[in-house]
Amino acid sequence: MRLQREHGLILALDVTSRTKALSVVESVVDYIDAVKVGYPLVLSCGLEIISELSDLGKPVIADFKVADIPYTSRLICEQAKQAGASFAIVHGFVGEDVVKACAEVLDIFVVAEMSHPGAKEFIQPVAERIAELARSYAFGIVAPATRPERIARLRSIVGELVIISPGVKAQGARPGDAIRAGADFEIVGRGIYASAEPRRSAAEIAAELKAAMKEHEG
Ligand code: OMP
Repeated sequence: MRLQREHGLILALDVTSRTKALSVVESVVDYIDAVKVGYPLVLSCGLEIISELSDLGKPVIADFKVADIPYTSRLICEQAKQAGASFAIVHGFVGEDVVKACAEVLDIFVVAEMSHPGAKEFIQPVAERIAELARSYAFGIVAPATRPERIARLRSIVGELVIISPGVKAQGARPGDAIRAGADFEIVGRGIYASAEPRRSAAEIAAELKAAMKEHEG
């Protein structure tokens, strides 16, 4: 399934109950452009949850932060693809051979720089090299909404690649700031699924992203 930007919003579905996962997606489906699932949901519900979610009509991004040798990384990506994922998230620090092996299986997002404070220790110093590597193989990169100035810098390296950006709300970034800095999509998890009213929160965030997209484009 293609990733099309209507709202600029990707839901990170880090819940551990199938019922909660499906009910959150159903309630916010008209405010999101994709669903990102990772270990919490897949380990608790099984890989089938990916196909169940993709049946709801939005592309699913398998966030397995793949970081193994090329052979094993390829196997992981094949499993994600067979399960119905449209994209996988792959680490770039493991090197070109891994990124290439994964990109041969399906479209990938390469993690260039992470959003948490500890990212400054090891990954930030090599983020720009990872972004350059991503340019040759990836559909896009992951860049931190918590550091909009880094998004701007990484955008200057990756050109037209799609930038998806986590760290919004629960990790402190304000909705819209990453898009204003040059990201295409903002990823929101707890700010939606842990809110008392997920649909209302998604609608409010989507409205803020719409304003940011207008500003950035205009
Ligand atoms: P919330 O902090 O709850 O909005 O969730 C953020 C989501 O983005 C989680 O699924 C994280 O695993 C993911 N994420 C980051 O928070 N920071 C990163 O640097 C990279 C990711 C990611 O690759 O998606």
